[in-house]
Amino acid sequence: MIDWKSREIFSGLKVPQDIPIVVRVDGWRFRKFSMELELEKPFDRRLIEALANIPLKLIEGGFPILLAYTFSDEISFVLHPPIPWEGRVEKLVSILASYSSGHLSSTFGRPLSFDGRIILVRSKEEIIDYLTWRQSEAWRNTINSYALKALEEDGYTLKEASEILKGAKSKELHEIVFNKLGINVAKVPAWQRRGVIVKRVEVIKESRAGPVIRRRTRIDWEPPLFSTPEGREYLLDLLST
Ligand SMILES: Nc1nc2c(ncn2[C@@H]2O[C@H](COP(=O)(O)OP(=O)(O)O)[C@@H](O)[C@H]2O)c(=O)[nH]1
Ligand SMILES: [Mg+2]
Repeated sequence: MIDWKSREIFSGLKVPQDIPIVVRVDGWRFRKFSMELELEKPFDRRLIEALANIPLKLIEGGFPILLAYTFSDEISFVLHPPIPWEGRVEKLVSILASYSSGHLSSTFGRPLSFDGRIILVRSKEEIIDYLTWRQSEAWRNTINSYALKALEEDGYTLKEASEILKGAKSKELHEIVFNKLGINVAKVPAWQRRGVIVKRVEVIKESRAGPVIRRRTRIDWEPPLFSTPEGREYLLDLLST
């Protein structure tokens, strides 16, 4: 018989086990899913809450997540060492993507799935840089999604609206949204503009033996801008726990 174990040709693919890594999962065909489920446009609190609950549950279950960042239909998990499964790429990606899929499917009552990928980060600075990049995507997505809604309400089809938005500058998008919806995108709720952080915090609890430190998991609905000194300090603090 063929040595089938030797045909599992990617099982030896590993990331370093002794440094943090990032795994990002992204919803598959979520545009279609959000239309079918008639999710609120451009942002539906039910979706982001369900997404934020995924790392929350994983951390509470003991999975080594330093922090997670989520917006739209994606989650970036920053894992801390020792990285599980000796850093095996297949395990890390498939389990985080399938756990996320399972969780969201049960929340929305229909099959949903995520793809997954690993991002190599070589220092805390690089993790901050990576998260700053994703947060700038979140902001881009915010302006675009509101502008799309404005144009759709104006009678354009999704295809036409997307075409118009392709060539538009950020200032023009702001104007479209303000003129058609009366909304200042810079003032919409923070989670829509900046995304959401899931983090671990230490709280002091009173016990009979005196105060004790307990670890808790929290969802931060108003994270700072990561590109500012305040945002940097915020992330550095989370990365050093
Ligand atoms: N209505 C609605 N749609 C959302 C929300 N968050 C994400 N989406 C949808 O999910 C898509 C995510 O983008 P992308 O991953 O590029 O699209 P996909 O390939 O269809 O998953 C967006 O384009 C939106 O259509 C939300 O809060 N409300
Ligand atoms: Mg997607």
